Amino acid sequence: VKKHSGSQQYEGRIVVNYGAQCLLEDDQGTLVRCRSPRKLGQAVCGDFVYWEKTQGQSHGNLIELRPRRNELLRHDQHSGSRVLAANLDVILIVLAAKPEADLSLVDRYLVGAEVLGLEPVLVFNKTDLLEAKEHEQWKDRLAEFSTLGYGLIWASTKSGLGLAELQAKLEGRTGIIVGQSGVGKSSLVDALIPDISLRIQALSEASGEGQHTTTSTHLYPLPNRHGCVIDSPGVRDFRLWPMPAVELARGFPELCKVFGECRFQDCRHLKEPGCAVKQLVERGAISARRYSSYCNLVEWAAQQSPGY
Ligand SMILES: Nc1nc2c(ncn2[C@@H]2O[C@H](COP(=O)(O)OP(=O)(O)OP(=O)(O)O)[C@@H](O)[C@H]2O)c(=O)[nH]1
Ligand SMILES: [Mg+2]
Ligand SMILES: [Zn+2]
Repeated sequence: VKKHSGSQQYEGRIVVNYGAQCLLEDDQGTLVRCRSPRKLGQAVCGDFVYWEKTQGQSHGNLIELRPRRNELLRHDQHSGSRVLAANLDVILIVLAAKPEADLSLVDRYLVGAEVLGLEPVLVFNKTDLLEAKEHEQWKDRLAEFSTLGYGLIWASTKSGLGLAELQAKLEGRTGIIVGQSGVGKSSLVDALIPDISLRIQALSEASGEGQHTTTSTHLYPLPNRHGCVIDSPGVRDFRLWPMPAVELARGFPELCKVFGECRFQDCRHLKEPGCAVKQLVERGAISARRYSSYCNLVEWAAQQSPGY
């Protein structure tokens, strides 16, 4: 589709960014390799752009990055915050028994989702590897998330469990798949997109990049083209970007529920006297594990940005 008739500018969406170059997909599903002029700023996976053709159908130049609805940042101690993907609706947080799920990582993703206004969905993958007793144990451990109202899908790329539910979550939306390395993010994308091997081949031809452990963030349209899924590289540790305690607390709905009940209006729920949150933790009404995640995050943010 052209931006307006008579113009040579076309619409597209960034599939993967390589810095000075990127691949985008036009509305026909054709991959186009584009130069990404520095003056536009960095195009990221999920960006909507305008571009113009240079040589034939498959090469072009980016001419405009359209405003982002939201952006998911990844914070790195050395390079600071960097945008991983933009214009998202859903964040699929994948976990598994092997490598063993790190629930504080899940907490951090949930804060990120809340701040960005994304729907978070927990996806427990590799259920085919669980013995009945283990499955029960995981159900107990994850119950605290379901109780808080978060969606939880039990999945397996081997048995196909949960794939229809995942598909439904992505209908007409853009979802990003995140989680530790090896939990099966790329395998889930494979399972959702039957012709993916062809697409990966097209991508690696265009980029000269091998596959296996995912090294960059890629967008894949779903087969019916009503919705997209973004595969991202595994993380050992998803760091949030520093933010004030009140903002961090938004990612903990059980804490937000008692806002206004603490003695001090600006209570950060750490060591303040008369804190309603701490009372609930002591009574067991708020998960001590979740509360300690919150405290760690507040302390971490304060270290990064004194004043928070
Ligand atoms: N048994 C079982 N194995 C799975 C399942 N899903 C993925 N695997 C295996 O788990 C391993 C890692 O899968 P990937 O899809 O590459 O994991 P990833 O999360 O994309 O890993 P990174 O790209 O490194 O972040 C592979 O050997 C998969 O075959 C599943 O549902 N059941
Ligand atoms: Mg992967
Ligand atoms: Zn408090």
